[in-house]
Amino acid sequence: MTAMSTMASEYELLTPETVASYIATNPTLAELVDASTLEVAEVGDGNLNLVFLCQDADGRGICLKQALPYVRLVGESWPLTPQRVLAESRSLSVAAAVVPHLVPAYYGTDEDRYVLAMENLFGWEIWRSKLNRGEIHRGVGALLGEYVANLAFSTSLFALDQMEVKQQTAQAINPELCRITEELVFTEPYIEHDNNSFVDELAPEVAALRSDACLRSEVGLLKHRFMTAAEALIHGDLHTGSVMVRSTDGRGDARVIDPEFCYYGPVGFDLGALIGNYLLARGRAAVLYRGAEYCEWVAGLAEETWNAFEANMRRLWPTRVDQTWTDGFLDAWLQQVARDALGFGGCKAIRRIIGLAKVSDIETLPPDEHLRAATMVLRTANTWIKERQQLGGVSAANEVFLEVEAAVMQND
Ligand code: SR1
Ligand code: MG
Repeated sequence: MTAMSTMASEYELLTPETVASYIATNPTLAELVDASTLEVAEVGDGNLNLVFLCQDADGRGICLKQALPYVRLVGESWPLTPQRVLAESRSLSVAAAVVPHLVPAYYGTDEDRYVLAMENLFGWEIWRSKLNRGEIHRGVGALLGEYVANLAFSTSLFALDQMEVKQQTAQAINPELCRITEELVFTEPYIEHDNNSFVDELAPEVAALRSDACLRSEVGLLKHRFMTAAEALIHGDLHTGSVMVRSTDGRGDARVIDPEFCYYGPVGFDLGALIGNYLLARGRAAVLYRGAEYCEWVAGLAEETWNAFEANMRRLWPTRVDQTWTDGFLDAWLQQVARDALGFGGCKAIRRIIGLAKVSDIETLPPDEHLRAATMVLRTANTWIKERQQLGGVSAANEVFLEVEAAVMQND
């Protein structure tokens, strides 16, 4: 156990039965719902935390998230600091100021019990679940580009003076959570490790990745960048399971959740997390929904997110606080972010096929489709990582996929 971790016995964990009395004793929360008529369900289906959705007899709601002192997916054998809830509250507070329309309302954090209170998003659903069903939600990709740009600009040297950035960087340090990403995303998939698992038929593809010296050195460069490029406060785990979605009159809306992995890191990492997860959805679409409108829509998500990110950065650019950052700098920086996004996107996709914490996009496919989709993801990701300098931007992501898809389908 590391110095920052807290054992299970050091604070009381909530249960559906104890949530109402917990809320009743907290004046802020007791104002939001009637604890005496509360219905509570524990719905946490992520890898780390307890999540309680609460609704009172008048239909008012609240969502409580409590950090367990260990990794839920694995159990108490993997201790993990519950202070990650403080990182999440930091990110939610910043987002509430700069993109209030893209995050749940934040009601506060109990630092003794590691409980964070936020809006209960009635009628919204995790985006990954909707993608798995082939649902189209137009505009969500652009909203996420807007989220990344606004968070990046407002927490970086573009909007803050250097003292402020250094203080914020220090306060946002999140070493235990970063280490999970460093190991699970950049190291373990490329070596023999107990955390890895994949079907036997995929072994030749995995062996090819592991013996690819060029790929391995590029992944090393990306890991180094993740560990050293403190550009802005990033979400840190912005996959499609960290986004709640709904549509009204054919227009999609989004709320970004779960920023407990936030820290000062490379802006392209958040975009890469999205693009890598769009690739996982695209792999599923290719084997289940080929030729359908849904497939076309998923194929356009990476570019949609990138275009919105770039447009929002360019919109905010005239308000930057230091004229050292010229228009020419912005063009060059955007190119760098696009290259990072492709590289990180590749790494984020590969880890979900080979490493710990798989995703339902791929895992719920029947065996033949699973193998085809996983192969498409691994080969596409490999090219994104190795050729990210030459590909000329995020718009090339889909072209790479189409070539790989054709080859995989032809070999069937
Ligand atoms: C051990 S935690 C596994 C994964 O869950 C989180 O959602 C992050 O993606 C992390 O890598
Ligand atoms: Mg999460």
